[in-house]
Amino acid sequence: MKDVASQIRQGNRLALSCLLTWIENENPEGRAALDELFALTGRAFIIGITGPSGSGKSTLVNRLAIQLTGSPQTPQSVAVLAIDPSSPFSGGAILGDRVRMRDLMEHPEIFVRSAATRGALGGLARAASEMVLALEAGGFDFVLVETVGAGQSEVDIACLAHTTLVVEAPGLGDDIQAAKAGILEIADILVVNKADKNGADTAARSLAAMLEIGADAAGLNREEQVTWKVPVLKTSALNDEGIDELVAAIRQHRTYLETSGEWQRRSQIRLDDLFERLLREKLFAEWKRNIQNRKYEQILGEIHTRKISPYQALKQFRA
Ligand SMILES: Nc1nc2c(ncn2[C@@H]2O[C@H](COP(=O)(O)OP(=O)(O)OP(=O)(O)O)[C@@H](O)[C@H]2O)c(=O)[nH]1
Ligand SMILES: [Mg+2]
Repeated sequence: MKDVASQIRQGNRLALSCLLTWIENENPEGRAALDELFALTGRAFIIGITGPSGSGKSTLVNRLAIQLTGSPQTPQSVAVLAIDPSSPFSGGAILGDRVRMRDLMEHPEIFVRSAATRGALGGLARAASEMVLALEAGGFDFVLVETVGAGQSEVDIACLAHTTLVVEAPGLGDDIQAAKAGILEIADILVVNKADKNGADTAARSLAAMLEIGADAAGLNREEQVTWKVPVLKTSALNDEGIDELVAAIRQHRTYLETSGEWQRRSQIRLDDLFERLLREKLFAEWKRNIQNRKYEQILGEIHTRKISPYQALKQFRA
């Protein structure tokens, strides 16, 4: 496709899809296009949605996306990026999402895309970050990014989003799982979905109690807690309940971000993270190219056979 960047600038969705595929496949044309489009990024409100598998994230994202488009007279545009870290062979979850996401297709302001693992470890996190850049350049007002949380995903959503929703559900035993994985710490808004099911109130109460404990623990983000108290909201995505309240909380968080300077800080963290990833990849590739032929493999072999330790091996390389 010719001159993808300028077509994306004009709002061409096909060109955008093409760029997203390039990014996913690590095609160098993707970087060239992103390079051209970079100045257009930085305007979207990026919302991360994470939580344990099966808590209803995708169902909730569908509802949110529709709600965020607002009134038909002055519609806002919403991009949804569903990141699936599972192997391409399991495939089930994505297919499920696709089917449910069909009702989004009726909304021209909503654009849906999923991304799966490709390439090297860490590749998905970089690709996710780059795909968000592409969507921002596409001019969307909101970019919703769904990832599976609870330590199963290599994508650090809190690093990518302005506002992070952690979605739990009763009956998954997640409160304990969540506390273990430290997933509560990244929540700006905590959602107990499947509020239509038994145990939602208990789950909401115990999560609120855990947040209190977290808030009392010394150190982390103490300053931030003074001005933003993480709300615990109940939703039933299936029945379209609690979505208005959730959208209201999201808007409040945005106001908080903008008035506290956090908006800018978080926007910068994302770029710092992307740049560091790119730099690390580049330096490693260059360094590896420049070391004496086969020395790297040789040393790995010596580590494998316990001839030397990884620490001794490190001393053999200069920075
Ligand atoms: N009872 C009830 N079921 C729900 C609700 N929201 C989602 N579900 C159901 O829960 C199941 C999982 O929903 P998904 O939206 O795919 O959950 P997910 O968190 O995106 O799952 P993964 O992407 O696989 O991690 C589906 O069968 C949904 O229909 C809800 O509010 N109430
Ligand atoms: Mg999902």
